[in-house]
Amino acid sequence: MAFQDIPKVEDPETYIDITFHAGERAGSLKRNELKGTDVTRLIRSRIIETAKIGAVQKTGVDVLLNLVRQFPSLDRLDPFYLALVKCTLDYDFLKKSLGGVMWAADRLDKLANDALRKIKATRDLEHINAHRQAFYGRTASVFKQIKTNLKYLEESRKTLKKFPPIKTDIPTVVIAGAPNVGKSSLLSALTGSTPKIAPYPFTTQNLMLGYLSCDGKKIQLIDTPGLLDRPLEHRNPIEKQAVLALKHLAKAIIFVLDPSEACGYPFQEQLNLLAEIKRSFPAPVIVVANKSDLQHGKKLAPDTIMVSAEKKIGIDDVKHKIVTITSQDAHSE
Ligand SMILES: Nc1nc2c(ncn2[C@@H]2O[C@H](COP(=O)(O)OP(=O)(O)OP(=O)(O)O)[C@@H](O)[C@H]2O)c(=O)[nH]1
Ligand SMILES: [Mg+2]
Repeated sequence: MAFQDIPKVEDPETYIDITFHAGERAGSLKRNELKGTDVTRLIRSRIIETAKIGAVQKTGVDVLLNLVRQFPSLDRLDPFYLALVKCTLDYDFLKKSLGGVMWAADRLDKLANDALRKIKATRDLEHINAHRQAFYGRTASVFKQIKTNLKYLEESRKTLKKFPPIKTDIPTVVIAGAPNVGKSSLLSALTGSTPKIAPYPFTTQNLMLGYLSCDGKKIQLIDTPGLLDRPLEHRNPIEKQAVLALKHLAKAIIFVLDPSEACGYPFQEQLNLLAEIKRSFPAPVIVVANKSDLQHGKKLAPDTIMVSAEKKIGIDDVKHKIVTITSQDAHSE
């Protein structure tokens, strides 16, 4: 979904200029075509004004429908993005604004057909001009009526542009754990490349995205600096929403422990956080004990995978576990 590529939404005056300009151009083309022909003034005028209205109709309707088409279809949004839209924008007003633009396109189309019908029927030269002028006036008024809608769509576009370009069609694994335990180091060790940096609404820090290919299967890994490293109760409502959105995305969680406590957080505190993550995320949790190169006397649960992200020890075991868990998940869906 190309949230990042939605073109700028203009104000009504710009769209009015574009459509009227198209009308005037079509009118003068017709006028030139008719030069030297011996049609009556009435017919000439009818042909020219009909061309103008037709061009305004086509351009206006196209401009409006294109605008709607460039926005993601709200009814078909992936749950992760839907959650993001709902916590960063006024969902109902966004929907209403897109509906407003659709209404305007429809209204413009009908007004044009109406004017064309009247021009076809009249035998009075003055009336032809009057009908065309009235149509132009109504067209401008239709555009002006959706002014607040256009303004909100432009505001929304700017917010959508900042959405992270996360793939929602491949399995995603989210990395969690206390600060400094080695989450980012593990992401780099697993994906072998420098992670891509993606903005995330409402957090000052960016998400880190990495991709893992195994047996022809691609898996997305997301490191969430500052988000899943503290108990949820310490979060403000906006951060809670940001965490909530991740729930829709995570097929599995990698929880990184640092039993050496070199990170500066007591092991028990790290285990409390692990218990909370397990409680709040429905996805399976892969527990990894990092910094295996450092001494510690802690007792670890039997299914904990020992690794050293820095010394590249145990990385393949984590990869293997990720692949198994994400494919199990895919089968059960
Ligand atoms: N000894 C040792 N140090 C490690 C290992 N992995 C990471 N570190 C160190 O631990 C520190 C934190 O690593 P990061 O990967 O930045 O940890 P993080 O969890 O992403 O940290 P935040 O994003 O700040 O929460 C760095 O100084 C790393 O060099 C390891 O396997 N062994
Ligand atoms: Mg980090």
